[in-house]
Amino acid sequence: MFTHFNEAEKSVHYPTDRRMYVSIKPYMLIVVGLLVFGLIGAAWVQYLLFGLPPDPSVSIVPVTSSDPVGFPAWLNISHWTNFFFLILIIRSGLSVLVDHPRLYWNNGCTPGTEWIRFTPIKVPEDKVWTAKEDARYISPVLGLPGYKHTIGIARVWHFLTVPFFLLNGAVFIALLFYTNQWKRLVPVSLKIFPDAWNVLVHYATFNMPVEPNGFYHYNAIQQLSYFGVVFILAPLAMFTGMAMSPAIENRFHWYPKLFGNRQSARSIHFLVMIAYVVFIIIHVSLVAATGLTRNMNHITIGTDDATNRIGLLIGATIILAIVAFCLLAHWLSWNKQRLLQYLQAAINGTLWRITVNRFRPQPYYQKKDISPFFWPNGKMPESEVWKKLAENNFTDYKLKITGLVENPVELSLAELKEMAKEQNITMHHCIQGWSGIAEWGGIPISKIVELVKPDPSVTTAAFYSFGEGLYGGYYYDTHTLDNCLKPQSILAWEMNYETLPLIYGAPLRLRIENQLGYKMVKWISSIEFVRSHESLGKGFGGKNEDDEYFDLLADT
Ligand SMILES: Nc1nc2c(c(=O)[nH]1)N[C@H]1C(S)=C(S)[C@@H](COP(=O)(O)O)O[C@H]1N2
Ligand SMILES: [Mo]
Repeated sequence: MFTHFNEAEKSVHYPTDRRMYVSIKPYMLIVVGLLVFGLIGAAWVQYLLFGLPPDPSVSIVPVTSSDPVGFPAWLNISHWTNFFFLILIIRSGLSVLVDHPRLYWNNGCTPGTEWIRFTPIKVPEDKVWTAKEDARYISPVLGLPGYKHTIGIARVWHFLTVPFFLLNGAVFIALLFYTNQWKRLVPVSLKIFPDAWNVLVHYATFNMPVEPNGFYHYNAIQQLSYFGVVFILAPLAMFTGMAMSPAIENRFHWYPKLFGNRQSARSIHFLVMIAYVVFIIIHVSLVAATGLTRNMNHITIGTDDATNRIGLLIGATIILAIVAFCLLAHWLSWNKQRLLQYLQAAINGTLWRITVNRFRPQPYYQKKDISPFFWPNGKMPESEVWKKLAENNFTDYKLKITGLVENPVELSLAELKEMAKEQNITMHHCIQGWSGIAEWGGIPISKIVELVKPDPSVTTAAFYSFGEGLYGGYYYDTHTLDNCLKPQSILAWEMNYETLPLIYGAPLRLRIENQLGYKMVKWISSIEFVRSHESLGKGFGGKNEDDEYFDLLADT
């Protein structure tokens, strides 16, 4: 009922093995195991050798003059709003994740170096294995939209949610400090740490500590974990997310390094999600275990009432409404993709255009940074014309430059090479999540613009490929003239100081460094200068934009 595939979509091969699969490198298991079992083990050692430490919660008096009293409506609304957005962010994030189901600590994403993979497939060494072939599906129960390679729509949900999630968070934090509610979360004494440890020893050894009334006060570990979720996890999620943006990375090279590198930022982004999930599970279990009825009244209607079930009812209704929204989101994802793409363009496309798209790439990487491996992507051209040209090393190749220009031309590789050459070492960011650093040599697009003299009404350049898109039809993409003229925007015939290999886009491919990989058309046959991308293809600015609802502007 929810998924319709057309013939072209059905013909894309997906592995028949649909099992969930997770493989973690032993060292990560050891690190996580040491952390979790180390803490629990230490708690048990202390308990067995020295007995239970004093329970710090015993001394918490129900109300002191400085305590916040109860939960105001804004806090409760913001709590549930946050929950709603978090569910959407996590579910769409999972869908994005499985499109490149591997996580690394190195920029080059060399197969075999991933610390965790969500696919049973080991990258074959004896044949070309593209990143698209490597994409997995995730059950729509877990992922939004889930199922097959649907990263375009998954990103729409992820990015449509983020601004509202952050806005809700900002309003929440502002009101926290405007009122005295911050006292619930922000510790004011270092004593919180030994206290939290003592409470942990209680929990870990199944000695439930005394419950302070959460209407006024949380226990030490509860306070610390809520503080951590609001003031550490949420900002960390936001900042690691930003570290994955090509437009930010190539302008502020230092930024992803705050988290190690671009791929460790992606790994940390994932671990933050795991931390959220673990938090939600423990939080909900303890809410249930420590007086469900009363706790639900606190966080819905804001009363301290242990018998009235209205809070429970409201909470259950909210959760059901969120489940219903998830079903609706799923339906929209398969039936109203254009609407979603439009919303994404209107909200985030606009935000990106006026912010990150203004940055200009800056040179930074050196020869030593070049990745030992570079994921190939896309379908090799099957066109006879291209194959014939390739047989002759593209000596007969002519790049056709047409459209609204004063001086349309056809240029051979030799002619292009005589015009100008620029070499850059840059990081490529694929929408699927992988990256790689390589050297690219070719002609600045600005030189071509100078030569052909586009009409002043031209805003966009379209790049056409000899290759086909995933669902058939020729691959193409468009760029704003402005992005074509930025530093490091070139048409490359050279990769890592050698002739551009066939699989990486020979004879010519695009490099526009503030954009995601799918905008970098390979196997270029011609360029057309146009007034608007809307007159081309299905009118959304490129093959992936037309068929997979990708963003027209791909700065993040
Ligand atoms: N013609 C064509 N160009 C294409 C693609 C494609 O499928 N066809 N894939 C794009 C995508 S999604 C990426 S990530 C890059 C991959 O470039 P690489 O093979 O050098 O890694 O090429 C882009 N250019
Ligand atoms: Mo890509």
